[in-house]
Amino acid sequence: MNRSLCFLIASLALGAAATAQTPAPTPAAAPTTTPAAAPASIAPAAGAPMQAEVYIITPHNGATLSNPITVRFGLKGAGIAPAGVKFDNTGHHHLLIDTPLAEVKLDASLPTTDKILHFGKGQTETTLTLAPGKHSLQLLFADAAHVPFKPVIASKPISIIVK
Ligand SMILES: [Cu+2]
Repeated sequence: MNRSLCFLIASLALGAAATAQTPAPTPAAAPTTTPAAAPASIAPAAGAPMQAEVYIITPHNGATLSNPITVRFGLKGAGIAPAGVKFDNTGHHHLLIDTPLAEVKLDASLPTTDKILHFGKGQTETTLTLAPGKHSLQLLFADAAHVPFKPVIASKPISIIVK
């Protein structure tokens, strides 16, 4: 999948819609009337782009810690809803452990692995036990179907050292 191309197509479609002087109707009505339909791969996480921000409150970047490690999730500009519950401007947290964002498929439902944790009940913190050594942690916010938003809402990655 060529993401830049998708982006270009999406931008062109948006541009065309804007110049056609289509008064922006309700978001629900838009997809069926858009002349150049966006590729299907863009659809799942579509809707009004959220301006939300997620961040790791603790631990701090560079911290040296002992197990168990409590990670607290911060969120601004959106609400939390449990997985499966569709509600405007909400989503739930995911924690990427030792997993760069570049390695995550962002246009699909996130898998559940021991390195991609879901907090589908709406949790805002967790406790981890990690092997001694250096680890990276990053939050990724996603919708009711576990699909990351576009644009992606992710925290800065932090690195910690576990004793
Ligand atoms: Cu999820």
